[in-house]
Amino acid sequence: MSKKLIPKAAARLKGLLRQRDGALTQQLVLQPAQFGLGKVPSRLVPDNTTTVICGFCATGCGLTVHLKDAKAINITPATDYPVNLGMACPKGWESLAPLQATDRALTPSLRNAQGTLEPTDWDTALQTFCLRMKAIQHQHGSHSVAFISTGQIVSEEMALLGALTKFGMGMVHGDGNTRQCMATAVTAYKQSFGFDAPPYTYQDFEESDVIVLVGSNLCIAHPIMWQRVLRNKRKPEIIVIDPRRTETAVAATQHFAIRPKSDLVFFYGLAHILIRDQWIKPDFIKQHTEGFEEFKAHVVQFPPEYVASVTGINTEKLETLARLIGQKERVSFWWTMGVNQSHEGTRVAQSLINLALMTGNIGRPGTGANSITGQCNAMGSRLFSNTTNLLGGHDFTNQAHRQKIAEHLSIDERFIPAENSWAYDQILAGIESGSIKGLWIIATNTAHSWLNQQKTQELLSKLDFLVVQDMYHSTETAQLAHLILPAAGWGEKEGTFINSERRIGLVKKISKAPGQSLSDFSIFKLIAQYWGCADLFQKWSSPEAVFQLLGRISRGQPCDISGILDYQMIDEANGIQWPYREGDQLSDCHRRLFENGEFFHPNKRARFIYESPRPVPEPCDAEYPFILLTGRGTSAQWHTQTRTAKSAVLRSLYPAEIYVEIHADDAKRLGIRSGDWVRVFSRRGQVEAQAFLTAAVFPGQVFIPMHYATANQLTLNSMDTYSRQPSYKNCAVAITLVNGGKKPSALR
Ligand SMILES: Nc1nc2c(c(=O)[nH]1)N[C@H]1C(S)=C(S)[C@@H](COP(=O)(O)OP(=O)(O)OC[C@H]3O[C@@H](n4cnc5c(=O)[nH]c(N)nc54)[C@H](O)[C@@H]3O)O[C@H]1N2
Ligand SMILES: Nc1nc2c(c(=O)[nH]1)N[C@H]1C(S)=C(S)[C@@H](COP(=O)(O)OP(=O)(O)OC[C@H]3O[C@@H](n4cnc5c(=O)[nH]c(N)nc54)[C@H](O)[C@@H]3O)O[C@H]1N2
Ligand code: SF4
Ligand SMILES: [Mo]
Repeated sequence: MSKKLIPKAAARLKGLLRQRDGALTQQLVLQPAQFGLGKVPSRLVPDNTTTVICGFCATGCGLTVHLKDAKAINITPATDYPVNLGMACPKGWESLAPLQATDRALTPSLRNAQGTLEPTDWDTALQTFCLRMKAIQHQHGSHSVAFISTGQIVSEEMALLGALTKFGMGMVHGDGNTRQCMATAVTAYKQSFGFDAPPYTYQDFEESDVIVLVGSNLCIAHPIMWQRVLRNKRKPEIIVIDPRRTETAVAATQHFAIRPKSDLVFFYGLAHILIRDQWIKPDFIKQHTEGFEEFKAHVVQFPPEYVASVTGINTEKLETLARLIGQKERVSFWWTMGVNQSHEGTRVAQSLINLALMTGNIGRPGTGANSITGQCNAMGSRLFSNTTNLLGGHDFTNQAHRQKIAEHLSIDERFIPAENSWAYDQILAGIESGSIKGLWIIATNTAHSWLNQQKTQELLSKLDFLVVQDMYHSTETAQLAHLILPAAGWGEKEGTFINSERRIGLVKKISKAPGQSLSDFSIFKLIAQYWGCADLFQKWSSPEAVFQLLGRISRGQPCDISGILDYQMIDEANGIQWPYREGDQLSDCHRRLFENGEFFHPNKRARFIYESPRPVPEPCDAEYPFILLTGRGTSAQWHTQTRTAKSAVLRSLYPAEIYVEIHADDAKRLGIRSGDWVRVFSRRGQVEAQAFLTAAVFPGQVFIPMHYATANQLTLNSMDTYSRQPSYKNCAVAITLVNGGKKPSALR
């Protein structure tokens, strides 16, 4: 295609590249003259520090950025931010290092006729993007192109992506890495409360008498939330329910090392005792819930002896825990991936919600059924990515909702799909069946982080056209792409994140994006222009304009943020939790939901939801006798390590080589000593790793951190029935010593 064909778009691109830090994205810069820009409002130009929200986990710490000559030179934890109160974990302190990495994608890259990725210019990249995607749609239908989004870009960008693809480009199928992470909590909350609404504020960590952490390694995965637990002055009981003796289990007051995936039986067993001994709140149950009598009949089947036989926890410990939950005034239940990533995770999450409801532990300080969020903006993606629900927690299949959104966006209602998208695993299955031919992956590293890696990589390689939009050209997924679009990262653009306690916080531009990389926002705007649908997005002129648009769209929803007028208001308030309706006053910066006992179902009642436990999809047998658990390794490692591996400080805080934790008794039986290289097999693949002998895992179980490139070679393609979230934490493996315990030469 000639470059002249889309003169308007090309002109816009030129202008944008000339003044990349300028008006289009209204990015926050510190000394505008330095970047050859005009005047920037003074609120964006603080003396020599500014506060931004961390771009790693969903704790959402405030970080103080120190600037010299308009460049961020250092980061310290913000002392006055209500989330972290002057603390940060190693990743937060090292936030600037990943920006300076040598493998940043500096220009778009296009695979040439020889199959090699080579640099190209933006105009060619964008024309190729549109030509090839449109050709696929022309030949195979508009649904044959899909996208996979993320919980790690700002809400304004993910909303624009979801709107562009679904309203502008005719796609129906688009999901995000939030599926790997939060889908179970979302589904559980929606079914139980009527809306995806984590009810808590971090203050609840400090105000609880009993803190029950289920499948959550808080010390590693949310270290600053753990610091909030330590600030609790009520001498709380800290209960950890995790098959592994994790850092958090060791620091807790009690550890219940239940057998993997016996959670549902365990919590139904607790409900059984609480009902038997009448440690429940009949008034609360009667006034604010439904389905309790049926639930009561259900848990009769889970007496303590039976529960002990399934979970491995003796009846005495079980009774003691139930008494604690029943008798203490403020009990809070918190869960993370040990619950969400399970073949029956939705029901496990609901078994915790049920415990909170029946004991009246919700809507009061120090209580709640609280799902802890993973990625910095997973909560933003749950509400505003336009993937699993229509913008702002609306429903694609509801005509009134489509009409409302169309009106707000001033677009024709027929541009809004009336059907739900396929989930992540269904999109991948669609590649296999031939119905998905083109895929656009943004800010997630599928080829590393999805299940059954070899198969996943084969599927990605099968696509007619794979576009990867990332900060780095070196990721496992980018290396499979036909086209790489180079993106600015956290700190190189502006927008908002929503943290785990529903707090909306501001991310600012504190560093210049390298080479020709552009903010995701700018890339999406350009694609709209090249595609020919820019007229639909006139209102989406800047991240702040989009934020205000989302505020208007959210009006009347449980996540109503129509009262937040602009970025300045968020900045000055040190973040604002949703809901914040028009006319609301910010009287308290720690707000929780359901204080009036009203939930979001039409009858305002929460529901008791339950089901019989089901066997795991791949039980151990003689050939594969170990259960493989996976998860986070250290507080210094982030997921697929594209960012954290770029910091020398962080690299010094974790093992360079992939390792497998194994119990000393099992190791001895297999002739394995600590530090030996072993091969871990599953039905899907094999991984060479260094053995780490430890009492943290129990006999018959092994643990491999997800951060190393090959970990997901082993995992099983299995999902929760309702949330379709992958069950990363349970499959059967075998282990043998390899190469006499020495590092295999192929790995040297
Ligand atoms: N340092 C660091 N922090 C992170 C991240 C990171 O990559 N690095 N990622 C962020 C993201 S996106 C997420 S989602 C969170 C994840 O945060 P967490 O969920 O806390 O971390 P994981 O290690 O994945 O899993 C938690 C625990 O679940 C346990 N588990 C496994 N199977 C079971 C089971 O059947 N029952 C129970 N009860 N427990 C089980 C595991 O042993 C593990 O200790 O962390 C966030 N924070
Ligand atoms: N075995 C196993 N696997 C797991 C898990 C597990 O517990 N066990 N946990 C799962 C969970 S909870 C999660 S959340 C996923 C995470 O899995 P991924 O999302 O695949 O992991 P990340 O490494 O965070 O990938 C984010 C990508 O976005 C890029 N990026 C960062 N910022 C930007 C930006 O601003 N713009 C653009 N365009 N790109 C950007 C990064 O370079 C990186 O390539 O992994 C899942 N996989
Ligand atoms: S705890 Fe999470 S938000 Fe806070 S500094 Fe660490 S990674 Fe960033
Ligand atoms: Mo996650």
